[in-house]
Amino acid sequence: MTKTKLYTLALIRSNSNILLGMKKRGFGVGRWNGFGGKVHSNETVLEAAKRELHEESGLMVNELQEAGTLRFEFIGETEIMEVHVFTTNKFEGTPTESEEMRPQWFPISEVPFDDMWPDDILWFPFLLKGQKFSGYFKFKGHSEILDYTLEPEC
Ligand code: 8OG
Repeated sequence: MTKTKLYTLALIRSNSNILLGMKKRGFGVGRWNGFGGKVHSNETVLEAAKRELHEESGLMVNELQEAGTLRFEFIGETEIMEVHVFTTNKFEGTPTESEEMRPQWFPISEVPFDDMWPDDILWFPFLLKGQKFSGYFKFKGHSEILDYTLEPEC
């Protein structure tokens, strides 16, 4: 039986830059990504998104906009990862390296897709134009997408 586990992902923007972090350990190590992780049982998805953003980047936010939802299936694994993607351009603090992430600002025209999860190049255009999206990606290992759907959401 498959189980769905909830995750968050926050992408912070400032003018024409986006903040990414180099994942230093664990799942997604060696890839640039937004900031996020597992939703705990005692918190809402939004609370988790703010907590993870703060833990991994040092930034604080009051509000986060819902940007989209991504579901990931990995062949041979029973868990479906449901990732709630948020974004904002209002934040407090200075990005600070944590045990998990090394933050760096990138111009939006220079997002390092070659060193990111391979699905990101597909849904980032929705994120960057402020169009909500919903996606499903079936992976073989961590680098090959076998199948996917991606559509705008109202
Ligand atoms: O706690 P942990 O770091 O393991 O949480 C996984 C993080 O990675 C979480 O923020 C969700 C995010 N994530 C995936 N898959 C993908 C993906 O394909 N692209 C991006 N950009 N992030 C992903 O789990």
